[in-house]
Amino acid sequence: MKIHDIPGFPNPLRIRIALAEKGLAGQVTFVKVDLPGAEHKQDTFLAINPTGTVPVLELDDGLHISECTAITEYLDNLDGDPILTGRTPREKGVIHMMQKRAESELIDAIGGYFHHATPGLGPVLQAYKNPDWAGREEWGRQQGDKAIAGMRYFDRVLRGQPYVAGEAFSMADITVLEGLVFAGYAQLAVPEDCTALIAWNARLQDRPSVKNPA
Ligand code: GTS
Repeated sequence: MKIHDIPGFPNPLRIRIALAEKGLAGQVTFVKVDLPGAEHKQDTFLAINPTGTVPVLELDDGLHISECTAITEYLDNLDGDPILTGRTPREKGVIHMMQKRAESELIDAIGGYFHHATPGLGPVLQAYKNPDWAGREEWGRQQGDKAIAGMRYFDRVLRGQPYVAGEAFSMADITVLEGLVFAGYAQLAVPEDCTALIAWNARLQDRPSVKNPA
């Protein structure tokens, strides 16, 4: 298997944590994509992922799978423990729901803020980010507000349970964790009164896969 990504970036880290959780890091070769240089917006990369984002999983038969949720589900189904996407229909449903919320309310909103309300990854990539769109910066700021509301939502969730989707660590936790990493890059501070979210984040920093992703 190959993973096309860039080390240290939040969405790629979602998969690198999943690989470490599953003990699959040794089965993967990483192919670095130059995001600041907009390599992912060129035809060669768009042929493997038309949305122009990383990470992308490439299987040995040449199939490409993009979207962290899909990649994590593929990896999770390769073997048993730990299971990141749920075992029972109920667990699977709840994890998928919380995972989607973690994307739409947090990590994707932060991406919108970072790429539209700030200089993002620099001028080469910014040229691909609809520079002529008049309301772009305002939309980006609204995405920042949405992400802060998302932090408050996950804080409320974590006041009542140890993990984002309930009693066990799952891919939804990985997405919220990387949402907070992305928030750090984008200089969007977690509100100080989100004490449950802050404590959960501090607790998960000791997890081996988070300390040492693939
Ligand atoms: N929903 C996608 C997924 O789950 O894979 C999001 C992927 C994504 O946005 N990746 C970012 C990217 O490729 C990388 S990261 O910096 O957010 O971690 N961004 C490139 C761009 O031009 O926006």
